[in-house]
Amino acid sequence: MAELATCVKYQLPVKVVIVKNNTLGQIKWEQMVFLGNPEYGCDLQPIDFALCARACGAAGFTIEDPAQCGAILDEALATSGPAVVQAVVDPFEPPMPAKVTMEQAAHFAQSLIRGEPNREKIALTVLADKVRELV
Ligand SMILES: Cc1ncc(C[n+]2csc(CCOP(=O)(O)OP(=O)(O)O)c2C)c(N)n1
Ligand SMILES: [Mg+2]
Repeated sequence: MAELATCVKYQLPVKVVIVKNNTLGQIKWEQMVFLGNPEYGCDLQPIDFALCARACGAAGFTIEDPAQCGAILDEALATSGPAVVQAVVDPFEPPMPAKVTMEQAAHFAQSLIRGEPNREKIALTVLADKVRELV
């Protein structure tokens, strides 16, 4: 965020897109899929990055509805100075590798069984993804 103030000062046309899941997502899924443990210490204090951007004098945008994604990105890219776009995404979406090994699948299951705090929401997301793939 400090660099954003510099961008505003010199009116640099830097556009930043933040994929906002309020968590250290990669670390969380590594803990689960590589180690078989429930997530630990990954959640971040949620920050309204669009508001922060505006407080610095930059343009700030929020994408919450995927249908609005294109229009909001167009608007952000059309601004002359710096702009920040925060794109709100589902923190329970597992970013699994394209090819999941048996070991990774077993670790994933193990992390849920060992008491992953969000296991119901994660299981529902995985199920919804599978259904979406099939229909
Ligand atoms: C300077 C630095 N510190 C730590 C890491 C280790 N690391 C890799 S991914 C990650 C979490 C990133 O979280 P976020 O930026 O919210 O992205 P997400 O995985 O949620 O999409 C961390 C801490 C790193 N790559 N670089
Ligand atoms: Mg994150």
